[in-house]
Amino acid sequence: MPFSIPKEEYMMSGHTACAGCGATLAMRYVMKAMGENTVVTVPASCWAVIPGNYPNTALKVPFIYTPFASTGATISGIREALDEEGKEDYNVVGFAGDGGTADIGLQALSAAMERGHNVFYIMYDNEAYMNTGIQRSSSTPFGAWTTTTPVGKDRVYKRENKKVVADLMMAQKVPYVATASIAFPEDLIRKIQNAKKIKGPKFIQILSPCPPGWYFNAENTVKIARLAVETRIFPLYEYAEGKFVLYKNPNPLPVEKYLEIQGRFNHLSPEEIRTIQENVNRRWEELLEREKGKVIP
Ligand SMILES: Cc1ncc(C[n+]2csc(CCOP(=O)(O)OP(=O)(O)O)c2C)c(N)n1
Ligand SMILES: [Mg+2]
Repeated sequence: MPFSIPKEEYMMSGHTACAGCGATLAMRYVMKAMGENTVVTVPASCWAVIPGNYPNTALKVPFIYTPFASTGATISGIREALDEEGKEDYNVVGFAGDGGTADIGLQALSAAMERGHNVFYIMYDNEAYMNTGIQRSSSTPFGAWTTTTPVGKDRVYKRENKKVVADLMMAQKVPYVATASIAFPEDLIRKIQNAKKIKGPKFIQILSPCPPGWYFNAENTVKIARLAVETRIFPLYEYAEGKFVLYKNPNPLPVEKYLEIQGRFNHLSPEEIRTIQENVNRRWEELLEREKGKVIP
């Protein structure tokens, strides 16, 4: 049977996200795959303001806000409480930004995964602390401008490589780990459907372009998310119960195609772009090796 995206909507109009917000599309698709029996929790982030002020909400499911660092702890507690009530069939979803996941929330995430709760942790990755004004996170890529990695005379834009939390989760042998993209909704939804079959912790990292933070026009959100995959800057993979599968794109585009339409990379020299390309090529080779069964530390 041909695959189709579920028609049901759990994210309604009237939210307060910016035009072209990738994180909003991420939630919309995630919820289509989760369905009605779902509890969502978000920490401090753009998504803490997107649904609107209490008592209004743009989501049709129970929704809990928590402090910045605590998504992992919150999903653990919600799961235990629901199980206690005999509601094992409910999905518990933590939906957190890259700052709340790669930085301040990392220990709570790792601990929740280690305890083996039957939960989803979705990281919407817009590659900076957007809600507070575009500060760098450890998930910001090399070369990006942010307000705390400005471009000035001494060119101090982000010098460190992106920390890929999905890779950390594989190293921890979390039963289900995947990367996904708002430009590939069928793939995203199918991954969540696959993950639902696993009773235990599940982690999915979704690249979510941000027009004001990445400096591009709002109509280009999906195009940029697609280019991230087509240039192999953001590879799509799935790691389910120890088996790793990489989405292949045999004719990758050069990284410039992704970098050149975002103002946050405007300042990069040809040499720096070459470095980014070399890093992307090296990582792709590593992922191919992983697929062949080699364990990458
Ligand atoms: C302990 C604590 N420190 C700082 C803040 C301020 N704060 C609120 S949202 C946010 C940025 C969140 O970034 P990220 O997790 O990437 O989500 P995004 O805003 O990009 O959606 C910060 C620093 C806070 N609420 N709590
Ligand atoms: Mg962010």
